[in-house]
Amino acid sequence: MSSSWHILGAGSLGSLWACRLARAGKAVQLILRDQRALDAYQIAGGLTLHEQERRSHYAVPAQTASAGTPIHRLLLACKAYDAAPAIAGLLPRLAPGAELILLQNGLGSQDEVAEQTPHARCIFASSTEGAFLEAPFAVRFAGQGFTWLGDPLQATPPAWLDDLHDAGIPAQWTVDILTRLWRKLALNCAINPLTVLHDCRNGGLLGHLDEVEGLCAELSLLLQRCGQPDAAQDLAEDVQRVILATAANYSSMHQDMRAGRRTEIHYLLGHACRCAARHQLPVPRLEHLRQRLVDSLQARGLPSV
Ligand code: NAD
Ligand code: KPL
Repeated sequence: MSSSWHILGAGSLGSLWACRLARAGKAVQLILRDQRALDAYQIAGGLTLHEQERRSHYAVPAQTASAGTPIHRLLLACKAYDAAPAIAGLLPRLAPGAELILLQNGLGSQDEVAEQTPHARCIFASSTEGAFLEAPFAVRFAGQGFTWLGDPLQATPPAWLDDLHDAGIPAQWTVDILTRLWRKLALNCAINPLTVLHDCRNGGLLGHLDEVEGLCAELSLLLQRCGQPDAAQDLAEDVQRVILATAANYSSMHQDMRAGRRTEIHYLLGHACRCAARHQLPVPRLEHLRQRLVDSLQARGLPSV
C-alpha cells in the first residue's frame, strides 16, 4: 500500500511499530504530543530500538497534530484513557474512509474513538508483544508476542496487512477480535488487580487461588451474558496457565502502580463492572475487587478511573 503510516505516540508500542515499519522501508510519520516533545525528538535524532543485544537507530520523521497533511492510516498507540482525546485533536486531518488501528488494551476506548469518527474505519487490535522505554525515544523489545487485528463491523482484511508481514510484525486478521479482546480483558481482571492488592508478582497469586477462582466464575458468567461464550471457555484453567507461565513477572497494572503511573482500570475491571450493571448481572466479587483497587490507588495518590 502506498500511503504513509501515521503513528500517534512515541511510547513503547508506537516506537516498536515505527522502527520495524521504517526498517522495512515503509513510509512512517510519528505524531508527537506537542512542540516540546517534537523539539526533544529532533535533538534525539530519531528512535532507538534495542532488541536482544542489538541497538539500531531510525530517523523516523515526526510532526505534531497541528501539521496540515491528511491522514489515511493511523496507528493509535497511546493508553486507553488517552485514545479519545488524542483522536479529537486529529479529526480535521482524517481523510474520508481513513483507517484507524486501535492498539489499546481493554475495552471501551475503541467505542469512544468510533463514536467520534463515523467516517473512518476502526480496526481493533489485541497484542501480546512486550516493550518498554529505556529512555525517551529508546524502546526495548522485551517480549515476543502476537497481534490480532479485526473489525467488528466489516470482515474484509485491509490490504496493508502485507506491510506488517514485510516488517516482521507477527500479526493476523481475525473475524473474532471482540472475543480476543474480551478474553484478554477477563485474564487481566482475574490477575492484575490482585497483584496490586497483594503487592506481588503474578506467581504470588498461587497463594490466593480461591480468590482467583471466584473471580473467574463471575467473569465467565459475565462473558456469556455479554454474548461472548467463546471468551468464557475454560477461563479459570487459562488464568492458572498464565499465572504459572508469567509467575516471575509483575503485571502491567502492578508496574504502572509501582511507577506512579495512571492505570487502565477504567477500561479493564471498570468496563467489566459497567457491563455487568448494564445486564443487571450481580458480580459482588468483581465489585468488591474494584472498590478495593480504587481505594488502594487513591491511597497512593493515583487516579482511580
Ligand atoms: P506508553 O505509555 O509507553 O506510550 C503511549 C504514548 O502515547 C506516550 O508516549 C504518550 O505521551 C503518547 N500520547 C498520549 N496521548 C498523545 C497525544 N494526544 N498525542 C501524541 N502522543 C500521545 O504506552 P504503551 O505501553 O505503548 O501502551 C499503549 C497501549 O498498548 C496500552 O493500552 C497498553 O495497555 C497496550 N499494550 C502495551 C504493551 C507493552 O508491552 N507496552 C503490550 C500490550 C498492550
Ligand atoms: O497481560 C498481562 C498484563 O500484565 O497486563 C498478563 C501478563 C496476562 C497478566 O494479566
